[in-house]
Amino acid sequence: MRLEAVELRRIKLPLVAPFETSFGVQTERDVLLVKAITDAGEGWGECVAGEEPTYSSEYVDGAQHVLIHHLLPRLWGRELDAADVAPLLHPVHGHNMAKAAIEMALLDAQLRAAGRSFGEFFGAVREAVDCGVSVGIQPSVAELVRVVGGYLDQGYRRIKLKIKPGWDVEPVRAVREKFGEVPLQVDANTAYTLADAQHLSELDPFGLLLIEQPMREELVFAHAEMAKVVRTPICLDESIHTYQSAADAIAIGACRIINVKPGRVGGYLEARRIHDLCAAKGVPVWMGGMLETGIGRAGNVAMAAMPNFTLPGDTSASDRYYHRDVTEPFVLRDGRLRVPTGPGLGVTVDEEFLDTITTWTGTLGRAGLRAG
Ligand code: NPQ
Ligand code: MG
Repeated sequence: MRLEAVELRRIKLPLVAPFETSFGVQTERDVLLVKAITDAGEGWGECVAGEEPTYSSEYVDGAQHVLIHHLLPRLWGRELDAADVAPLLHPVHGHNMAKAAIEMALLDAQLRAAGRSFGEFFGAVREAVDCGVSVGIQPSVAELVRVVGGYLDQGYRRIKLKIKPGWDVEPVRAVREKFGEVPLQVDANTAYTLADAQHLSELDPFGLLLIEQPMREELVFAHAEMAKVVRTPICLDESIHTYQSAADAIAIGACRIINVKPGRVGGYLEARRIHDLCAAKGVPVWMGGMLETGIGRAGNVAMAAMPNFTLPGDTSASDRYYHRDVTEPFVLRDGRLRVPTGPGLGVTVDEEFLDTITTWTGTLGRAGLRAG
């Protein structure tokens, strides 16, 4: 396969409701989409970087810039397999979400050409995956209980509460008291320090599945220290950038569970290596979520059907985030989403709808950028 051109596109999608985390409130998503045009056909990728570098150091304008000026120039004019992308981009440090987007588009093109689905490629062992939902910080505990009840009524099989100092033990207590033994976990998005270990151990009596990323991403050893105080299993998200960082975190006891986000680790192929490592180490994984459109959601649902994805993911239905998706919507059925079976991602991108929400497009080839 040869990469002939890449169409980059920025779209704006309003969220159905504001989504508040310890790093801020999102009301819309500004997404960078990548269409790879190859001699074997086309493929789609989605970049999960946010508008601001507040979840990680990556942000969507930076991802667009690094793709145009540093990543795509390394891919033109050679015979390529999707597996060649990461080695060719290895000289560029970081920028995993930007790297993941182009690798995804080439993997989609390659699998569509071969008539194989993402699920088949990953060795999916399920036709549908159990879904959880990530619940943002709410204006009050009463409102939280109302919102969680709505998601349970829709059939979600696991609830994740976003927490931060001042919004942790009481919300968890309220949800436990109202909804009993529903599978429940929390995500701090780095909002705490080791000095909060005793406080976080107050969550232990609630029988949570895990506490996700309590401290800053570089504090991997501190997570191992916190694990000596807090009995609830610690799960890492932001700290895990590569296969090696996953191996190191497991080796020092910094986490007992890993949140796999293909964008955060530089693509689906690195994510699959982390899945396999964790399976060998007896560490369960689950599929994270970055408020993806149907494009990213399709790939994530397929990967979540791999055998060691044993906990429900943040692979929510399209309508959890969007009134209208850019593909056919993913619809929750009995708390699960079906794994697409068509070639590649197995979804059809609605390019007419895309045109109505596009804020910028650019086409790249060997000769450089043609805007507009
Ligand atoms: C997490 N996701 O697990 C992330 C955080 C997150 C579903 O909780 C724009 C870009 C908005 C990235 C909102 C969920 C985001 C974002 C939340 C990441 O930590
Ligand atoms: Mg997280």
